[in-house]
Amino acid sequence: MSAAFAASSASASPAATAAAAPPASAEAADANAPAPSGTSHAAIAADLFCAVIDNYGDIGVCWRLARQLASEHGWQVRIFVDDLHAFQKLCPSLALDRSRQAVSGIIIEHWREPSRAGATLEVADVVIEAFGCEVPHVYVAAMARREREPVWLNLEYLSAEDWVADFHLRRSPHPRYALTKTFFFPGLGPGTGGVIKERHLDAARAAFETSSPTRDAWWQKTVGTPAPHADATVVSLFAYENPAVDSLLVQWRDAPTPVVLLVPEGRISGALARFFGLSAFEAGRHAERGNLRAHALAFTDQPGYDALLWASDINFVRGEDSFVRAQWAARPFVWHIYPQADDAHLPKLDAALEHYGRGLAAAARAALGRFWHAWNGVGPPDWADFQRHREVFQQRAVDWTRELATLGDLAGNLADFAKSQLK
Ligand code: TRH
Repeated sequence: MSAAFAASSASASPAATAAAAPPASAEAADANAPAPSGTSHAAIAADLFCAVIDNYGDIGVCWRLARQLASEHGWQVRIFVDDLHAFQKLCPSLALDRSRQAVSGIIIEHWREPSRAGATLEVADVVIEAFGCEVPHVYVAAMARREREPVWLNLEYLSAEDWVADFHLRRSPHPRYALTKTFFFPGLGPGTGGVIKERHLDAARAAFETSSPTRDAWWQKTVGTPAPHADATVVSLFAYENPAVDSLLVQWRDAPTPVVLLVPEGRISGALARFFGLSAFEAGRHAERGNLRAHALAFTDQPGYDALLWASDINFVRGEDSFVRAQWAARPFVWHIYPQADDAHLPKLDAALEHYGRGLAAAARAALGRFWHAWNGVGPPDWADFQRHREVFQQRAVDWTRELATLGDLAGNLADFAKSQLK
């Protein structure tokens, strides 16, 4: 609980601290940048450990959580992350060559060696181990030596399955040390940790939606064209490689009204290039066939991605974090779930459909299920079938934001739990 982690390190052993190399002076100066607003000398210090498995979801979730704990709860947050390249895609101001730096008041440690938890081994009040990545042994040993036991949380991946509520906040004693780890499960239903949502998010979305100059400026700056005519359906497409896209592109080409497709550069871009007979579909490219006009966009920072969701009528999203952002965008969306071996992801897809589809009439629910399944490899996608229920899906999307908000937000739920343990 200190402005520069000093007090929180009081119980870390000198030996453990000495085991780590001192930071370079420029980095140290940077990392000692002013604390986030609202931070007092009693601010809770949190260390968040993030190993990037692949893609951007691991660091995407951690970065959001870190910023929210700092900006909304006044915590002093430090992230240990092993892949600065993935991180930089979401946070372009990040320097790739620094082992320690501060961005938005958060200290970022390039976590390289498994035996070393960054430049120092100060142990925070709250230790968050994201997605089962293992906190380095030397850090765990320092946690055990800390005068006051830190709150140790294992932040799990989001799943809408029912069992999640039973396991949320379950405790697991460490086999060797007097430490207890608590499992924190995000979820879409009561009894779970909920999902991340910043306090300002609804207001930011409303400001975007209600200001046509803002939207026009976004289109010019991001897409390089004016906003499309109202009869066009704007679709954002963020997905893994997906065999169903070929059929969908044909259906969009032949659609009765224009479809404007916004495609952040990434794993689906190759399919777009093939469809349009291009060598690549890189950021800045525009292509047209029939009623389909497609624009390749540069990968943006996270706030820029929210604006893309708000500028679109329907969002194709993937993984975990964009899936959540699409829900808060209050528009119909299609989820490409992170594929797992033996189709282990399909029950998770159905569990999400169960929550989200609950408020829909049977025909619309079935159409949504068919389309989500098709987008995840089960059956052919039928755009006309989806479009038929657009208005109902739109209303459901708005209603769902209210239902989901009743769970509270993940950062707030996590902060409340941690504080209850620190008392
Ligand atoms: O990148 P992902 O596929 O990440 C996945 C999932 O998290 C999955 O559950 C996990 O197991 C796997 O990684 C390891 O999809 P996700 O979760 O949507 O993360 C993408 C992040 O990128 C999200 O924070 C939104 C952000 N983003 C931008 O900031 N700018 C962009 O232009 C785009 C397209 C995305």
